[in-house]
Amino acid sequence: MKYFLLLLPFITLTAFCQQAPKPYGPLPTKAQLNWQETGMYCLIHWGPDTYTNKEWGYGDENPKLVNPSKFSPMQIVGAAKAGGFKGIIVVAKHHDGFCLWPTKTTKHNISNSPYKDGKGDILKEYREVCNKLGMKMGVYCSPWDRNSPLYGKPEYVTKVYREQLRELYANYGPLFISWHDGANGGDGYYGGAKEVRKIDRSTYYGWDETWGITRKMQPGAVLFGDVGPDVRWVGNEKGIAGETSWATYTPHAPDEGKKPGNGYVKDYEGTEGHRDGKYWMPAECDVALRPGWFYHARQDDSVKTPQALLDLYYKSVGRGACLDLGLAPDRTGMLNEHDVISLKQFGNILKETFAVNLAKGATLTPSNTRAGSKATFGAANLLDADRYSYWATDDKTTTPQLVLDLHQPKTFNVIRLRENIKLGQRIEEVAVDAWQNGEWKQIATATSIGGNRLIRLPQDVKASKVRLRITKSPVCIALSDFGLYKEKIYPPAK
Ligand code: FUL
Repeated sequence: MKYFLLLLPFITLTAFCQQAPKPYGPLPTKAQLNWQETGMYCLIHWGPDTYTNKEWGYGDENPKLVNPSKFSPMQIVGAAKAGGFKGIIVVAKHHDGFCLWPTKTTKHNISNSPYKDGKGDILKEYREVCNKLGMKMGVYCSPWDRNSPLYGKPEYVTKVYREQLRELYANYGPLFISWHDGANGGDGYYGGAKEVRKIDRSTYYGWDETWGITRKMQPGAVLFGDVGPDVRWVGNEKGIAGETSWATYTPHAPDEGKKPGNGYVKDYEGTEGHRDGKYWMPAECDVALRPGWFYHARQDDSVKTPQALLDLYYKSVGRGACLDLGLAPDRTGMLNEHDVISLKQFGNILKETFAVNLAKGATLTPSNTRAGSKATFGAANLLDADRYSYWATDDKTTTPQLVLDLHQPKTFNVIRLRENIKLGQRIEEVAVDAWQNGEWKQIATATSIGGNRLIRLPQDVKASKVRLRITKSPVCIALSDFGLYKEKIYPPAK
């Protein structure tokens, strides 16, 4: 007992030293962590535009047009799954105002189409298939409604738009995302008025109250908008995040003409984010598999190739963002064969590339381990499958190094790094070296890491020893993943 009392201060001191690093900057919520883990999902556009061959319906389309002969959510969601996507977002209502579910808010909906004799519910069918396939589901309900006679008046927001969100949230959850597009106001049918209706998109929809509905009814869903609040638009529809892409962001004040909420965002700001941004608001990269969001037969030969998708994968998911790929089922209600094949081949490449982490089994020699505690903060945590177990250093050690002895020469061309983002985005710069001809040779550098960073090397590297150097970080590190992979597709698509 006496000895125990003597040791007590040391025991307490050790326990204190082993405390986890203090979080840095804004942190992700549970819903944002779930979104980050999703990585890739598809945005499905299908409705009157599919039948009129348009991208933006005017709002006067006859519901009778919407008549798929063999709508198959199983084929569509199954193709997304084969592509490695983990979820879908259904465009439940596009700008033309046509609702794919039997809403009580307007007659302009699927129950007035011939589909299933007016008893159809596209959202319900997607929900059932997502459940069966273990895919996540989200919804896109366009705020701009070119059909509604009330659009532009306060009643549209309170009696139509918010009600539609409530119906979607109540009947088709659990949802992982609620997607709010930024195209708002302009000319339209508006119940026959056929005029231009302008709204102030930062105030008209009363976003605080509208998004309050999401928070209450779908707490697991992130809110996507041009400028968040949970996930920001990357600023282009090419599917490309900045080479440096911070998960943090500060929306501009309204008096700068760039409004928080669903307002204007300058391209490069969404693309790169802000290093010292006030909010955790990572980027989503949306891009369509075809040139258009909706199906057009003339685009059957312009479906992105698996190699092009792979390139986008590295430029979105590989830069800490998520990839949101647009799928466009045709008039029968299925994806064209071209799309299915491309998705499948893309999925196969991903599966093959990331099946084996060539760093597994390496002997790890870090220059520092937090409190010397290998068990808790050891570099071995980099090689398990857990995104949140991590290698951490002492508070004062912000530029540590790690040598990985692979024991035999291994050939790789992709490097993966991840931080434990539960402790924020910490690292600013890294470098990787390979041991070649008796010396270290720098083979890569990268900036922002965050939830995921993939470095695609310009050529294969063969080495038996690799070194990771953290070259810039304002605080000690909390790195969760280090991977070396071999991708067979070479040279990378331009
Ligand atoms: C935009 C819309 O205007 C496009 O039609 C498409 O739905 C895209 C994903 O979002 O805001």
